[in-house]
Amino acid sequence: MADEDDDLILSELPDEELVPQMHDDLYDGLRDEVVEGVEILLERGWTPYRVLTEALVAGMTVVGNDFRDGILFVPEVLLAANAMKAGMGILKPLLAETGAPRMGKMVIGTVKGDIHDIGKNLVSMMMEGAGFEVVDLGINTDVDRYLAALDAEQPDILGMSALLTTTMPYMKVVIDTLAEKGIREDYIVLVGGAPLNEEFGRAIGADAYCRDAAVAVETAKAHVARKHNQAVAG
Ligand code: B1M
Repeated sequence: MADEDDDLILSELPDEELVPQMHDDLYDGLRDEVVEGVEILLERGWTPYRVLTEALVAGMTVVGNDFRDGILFVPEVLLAANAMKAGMGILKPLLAETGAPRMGKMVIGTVKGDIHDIGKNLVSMMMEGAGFEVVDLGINTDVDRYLAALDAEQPDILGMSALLTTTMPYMKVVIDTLAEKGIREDYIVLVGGAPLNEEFGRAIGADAYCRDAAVAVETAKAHVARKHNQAVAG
């Protein structure tokens, strides 16, 4: 496999072979190859969004499944995640380059105790691409850091991400704190992450659960439009 791969010239592969090859390269944590694949697909006229979803996110799904099944372990997944981030780094400015008018502002962070950031970064990129201003608080975000950012940035939306069943309850801690301080209704609270679902979103008092980055963008647009309409009517 490795010997065969050594002889591969990515730019000579047609799309239908290049994309599965990129999934393999992502799986193997081959950062340079993933970056090269992204550049080739862009040169061939693929939209940044298509490269993101079909070449990177689809590849990461395979990694996730094998991590779940005990076939891959943390060091390998970290390498894959780094390769994915490198590919996303090329796409980020392109996705943001839509020239769309500012739709609103979002503060987002992965909750306390949780260091998964690929999904959050994707959401941030897609939101920026859709014309939102995004303030990314990073990982392991505690309630004080969320509150300070809300105060300083005055966003329309608070976004929270959690990938662990042990960290997702922290979202409720943040929402309850907003309610205690009487500022819950000042923000649209959107939550996401693989272990969440709609029922959980409702139970913790979020405005919406977002299954993926595209849903996050659509949900954010709909809620911001509703908020602006209410402000005009009121
Ligand atoms: Co972790 N990990 N991990 N991991 N990891 C999962 C989540 C896990 C499901 C793997 C498994 O067992 N199958 C499992 C959780 C099990 C559970 O809680 N029930 C798990 C575990 C157990 C762990 C550790 C505890 C492992 C260990 O140390 N023993 C540890 C935890 C560390 C910690 O956080 N304290 C750990 C560590 C790691 C790595 C560091 C190795 C690495 C993270 C690297 C990084 O993020 N920089 C890692 C990875 C990569 C994964 C998997 C394989 C992939 C996650 C990912 O990036 N998915 C993951 C398995 C899986 O999810 N299948 C797993 C791709 C990403 C695009 O999807 O994040 O779901 P996702 O984001 C989506 C949507 O969910 C949504 O939109 C995104 C884009 O479409 N979304 C939002 C997400 N956030 C949103 C916020 C929003 C809106 C939408 O706000 C508005």
